[in-house]
Amino acid sequence: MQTEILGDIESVNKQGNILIIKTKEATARIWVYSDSIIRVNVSKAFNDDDKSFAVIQKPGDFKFEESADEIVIKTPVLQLHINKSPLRFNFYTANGKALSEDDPRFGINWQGDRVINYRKLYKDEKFIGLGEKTGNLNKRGSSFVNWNTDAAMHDTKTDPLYKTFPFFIGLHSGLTYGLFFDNTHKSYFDFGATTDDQMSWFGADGGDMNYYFFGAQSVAQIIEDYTWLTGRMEMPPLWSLGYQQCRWSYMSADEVLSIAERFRKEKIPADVIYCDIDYMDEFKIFTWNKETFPDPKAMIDKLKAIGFRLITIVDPGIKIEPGYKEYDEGVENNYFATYPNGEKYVGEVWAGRCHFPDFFREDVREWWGAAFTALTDPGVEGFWNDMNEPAAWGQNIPSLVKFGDKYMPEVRNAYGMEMARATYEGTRRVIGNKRPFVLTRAAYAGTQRYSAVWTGDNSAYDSHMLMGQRMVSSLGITGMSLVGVDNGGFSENPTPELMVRWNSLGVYTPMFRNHAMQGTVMREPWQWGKKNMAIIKKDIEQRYRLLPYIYSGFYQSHKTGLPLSRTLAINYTNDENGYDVKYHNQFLFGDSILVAPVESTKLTAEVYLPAGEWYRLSTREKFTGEQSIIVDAPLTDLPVFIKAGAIIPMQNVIQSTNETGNGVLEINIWHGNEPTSFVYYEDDGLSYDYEQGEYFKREITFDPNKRTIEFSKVEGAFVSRFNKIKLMGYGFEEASVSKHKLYNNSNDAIKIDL
Ligand code: MIG
Repeated sequence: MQTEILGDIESVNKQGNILIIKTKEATARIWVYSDSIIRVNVSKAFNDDDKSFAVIQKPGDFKFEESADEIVIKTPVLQLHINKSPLRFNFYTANGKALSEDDPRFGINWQGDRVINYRKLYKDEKFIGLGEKTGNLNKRGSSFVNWNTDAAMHDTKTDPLYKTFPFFIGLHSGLTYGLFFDNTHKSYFDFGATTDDQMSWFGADGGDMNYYFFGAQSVAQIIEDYTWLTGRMEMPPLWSLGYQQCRWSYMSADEVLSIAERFRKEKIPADVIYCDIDYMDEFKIFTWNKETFPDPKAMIDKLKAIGFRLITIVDPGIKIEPGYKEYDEGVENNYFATYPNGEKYVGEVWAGRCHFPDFFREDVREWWGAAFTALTDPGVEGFWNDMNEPAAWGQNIPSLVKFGDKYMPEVRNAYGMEMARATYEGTRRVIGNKRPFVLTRAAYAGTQRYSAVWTGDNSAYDSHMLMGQRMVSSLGITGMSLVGVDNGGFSENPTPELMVRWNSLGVYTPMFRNHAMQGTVMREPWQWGKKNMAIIKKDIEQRYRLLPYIYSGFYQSHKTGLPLSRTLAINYTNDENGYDVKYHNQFLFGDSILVAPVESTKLTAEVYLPAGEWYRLSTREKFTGEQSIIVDAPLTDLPVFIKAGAIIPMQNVIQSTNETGNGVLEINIWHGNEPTSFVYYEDDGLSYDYEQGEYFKREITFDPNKRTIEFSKVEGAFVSRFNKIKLMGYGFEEASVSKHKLYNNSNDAIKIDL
C-alpha cells in the first residue's frame, strides 16, 4: 500500500480568493469564510466543481504573509500558520495561543485512497460533538466511525449509527475551537483512544482532506458559526412541538381514529398521530391499503376535526412491480441507482425487491416530491423518512452501486439527507403556504435545513433513555435542534416506571414522541394504569403549558443555530462537572430550565447545579449553584430547576395547538439579582408568512434593582393570540408580584413597576 506523508512545499500562489500551495504529494487550498472560519483542502485530485452537501456560504478574500519558514493568514480572531517544510497547518488565537496544530511528524498523510490528519493532543483536551453517537459527552479517549447504518437493536456502545455529523468542538487550556471535516466517504475520528494520548486523528476512506476550522472563543459562537456555514432550521410547525403518538403500526383507519379519540376522551393533550408502514398497499410508497385505509381523506378529516395531524412514513425503496406508478415512472426515466453497466440495483426491504431513487439528481428529487400528492391530497402534513441510510436486508449495498457518476462509498452518508431534502422541497411545493414537517433517520451535516431527526431504534432500558438524552444534546452541538428519541424505547417493553419517567423527560425533549416496535405492548398513556396515566397526563400538560417558551426557543435555533436542548458544555464550558459522567446527561432546555434525567429505578438523584442560583420547579426551593445536591426524584417529579432571573412565558393547558386557549400569556419571573431578558417570539405557527414580517417579537426585561418588568414595543405585523398578560413571580419577598394581575398585551412598550 502506498503510504505518503505531506512533504515540503514547492510553490505558493494566490488565485482569486484561494491560496494554492503545492507539494510533491498534493495541492493544498485555503479559503477564508469569515474572521472565525478558515477552510483547508488538501487534495490529490481536486474537483473544481467543489460541491458540498453541507456548506451554503461562499468564501471572502484575504491577505497572507510569507517568510522563509511559513505562510501566515491572520484575521481579527484567528491565525493560521502554515509551516513550509514540511507542509503543516497550525491554528492560533489572535494573540498567539495554540488552538490546534498538526502533528509535526505525520500531519496529513495517505495510505492508498485513505486520507488522515494526525493532530496534536493537548493534555487537558476534551472533545464534544459528532452528533448521534453512543458514549460520553466528552469523547476524549473514544473513537468513532461515520457510515450511515440501519442500526436496529443497537446498544449503548454500537457505532456507527444512522447519521454522519463530522463536526466536533475541541476544548483545552480554557480555549475553544471547532473542526468540520466535510467529506461524505466513510470517516473516522479518534480522540486519543488508541494513540497513547499522543495524537488525535480523523480521516476518511477517500476524497480530500477538506475541513473548516472554527476559531471563536465560545461554544455557542462556534455553533452559531457552524450553522451559519451549513444553514439553520426554519420555524417548525407549532403542532410538531406538541405531543406525538406513534406506533409500528396502527393497523387501520379505525384504529388510528380510536386512538386519537381516546386522547380527547381522557383529555390528554396531543397533536400528532402517525401511520407507520402498514398503511400502505404491500409497502408500496405513495399508496394506501384499500382495505384497512379505504378512505384516507375521510379519516384525516375526522382527525382534523378533533385537532390531530397525521404523519405518514415513506421509505426510499420502490417495489419492483410493473403497473405500480412510481416503479413505471422510475424505470422509464432512469431514476434509480444502477451498477456500472447500467443495470438497476435491486435490494430487498419491506416491499420485497426494490429499486432505489437517485436523490442526488434534481429531476429525481422533483419527481419524488411531486408524488407526495398521494399523501397531501387527502391531508397528510408530516412526512417521516425511514430506512434512508440507505437500508436493505443484508446491510451491505455493494460498492459498485452508482448514483449518477458517484459510487456508494463516496455518497452513502449523504443519501438520507438528500432524501429528506427531496421530501422537504417537494412537499413544500405541494402543500401550499404551509410548513411541512419532515423527520429523517439518516442525515449528514446540514440536514437541519430540511428536517427533524430522531435517534432510531433504541430499547426500553434506562441506559437508553439516558444515552438518548446525550444524543439529543450532542445533535444540538451539530446544528440539529428539532430532535427526538422513541420515548419508552422502540424495542422491548418498558416497565410502567420507565414509561412514566421517559415521558416526563420527553416534556423537555425538543420533539416529544412516543413510539414502539411491532409486537411490543401498547404504549399509549392509558395503558399504564390510572395512577400512571395521571402522571403522564400531567407531564404532557406541562409540555403544552411551556409551548410559548419552547417556540421562542426554536426561534433562537432558527436565528442563531443554538439548539433547544443544550449540554452544559455550551453555557458552562469551563466547569469540569458538566463533563463528569455523573452529570453529563444534564442539560438546559432553552435559556433557563435545567433538567437532570434520572433512571426510573432511582427515586433520589444527585444533581449538579452550575454557577448562579436555581429554584426547583416543583417546590420553588432555592439553591446556590456550583454544588451538587441530593434531591428527591419521585416518578411524579423529574428534577427540573429554574435559573434565578428566568423569564418563562407559558400558557394555559390546551388539548392541541389547534386551540387558541384562554388568550392569557403567563410571564413567570423567577427572582434573581441581576437584570435578565428574554426574546419572546410568536407567529401563526403554520405558514411561511413570518418570512414576510408576519410575526410578533419583543424583548421582556426584568430588572430587580429598578424593580421593573418591561416589554419592548412589538416588532412585526402579527397579532398575538394572547390578548392578556399575567405576571407570576417566584422567589420575590413581597407577595405583590404574584397577585396575578392581568395586563393588556398591546403592541406598545409596556412598563410594569413591581
Ligand atoms: O425495519 O417502519 O426506525 O421507527 O417503526 C424497520 C417500521 C423499519 C425502522 C424505524 C422504526 C419504524 C420501523 N422501521
